Amino acid sequence: MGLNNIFLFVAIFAVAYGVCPSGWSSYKTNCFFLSRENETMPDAQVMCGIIARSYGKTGRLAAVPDVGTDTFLFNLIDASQYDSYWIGANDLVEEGKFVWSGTTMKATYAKWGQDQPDNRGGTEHCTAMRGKDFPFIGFNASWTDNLCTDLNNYICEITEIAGAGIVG
Ligand SMILES: [Ca+2]
Repeated sequence: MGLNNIFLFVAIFAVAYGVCPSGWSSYKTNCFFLSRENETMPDAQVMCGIIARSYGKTGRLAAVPDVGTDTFLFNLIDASQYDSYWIGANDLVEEGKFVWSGTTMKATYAKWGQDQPDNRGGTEHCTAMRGKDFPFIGFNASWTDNLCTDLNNYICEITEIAGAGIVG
């Protein structure tokens, strides 16, 4: 196979399957990035947008619409050096009605921890996902509602990068 044919093969492969940028993890047709920094939830959402624009993408905090995505992200968290990450679920508009930030999706799937979401103090409207090593039993390996102004690491989501960019 000549060099040109190899390039063509790689380009077709990328078109067919999509790719995630370096440092991102692929699940189905999406790419996920676990931050090294912690931020408030609103700042994390802004950061996801800024980071995504580096790839010409619209980014947002991760949506977790099903158990497959949930398990995939829990495994990434457990393999990371941090235990607590913002995801996009929030009930800022209507108490108890969680939606995925930056989407039109209601949060129908959830992996709430024991007694969560409890809206503690009447002011917890954002959602953190805690890995199995989170140091409070009942809050680990699950989600909790949290003050949006608390600091957590965060998980960003973009759709896969189309191969067209490589071909062009
Ligand atoms: Ca809570």
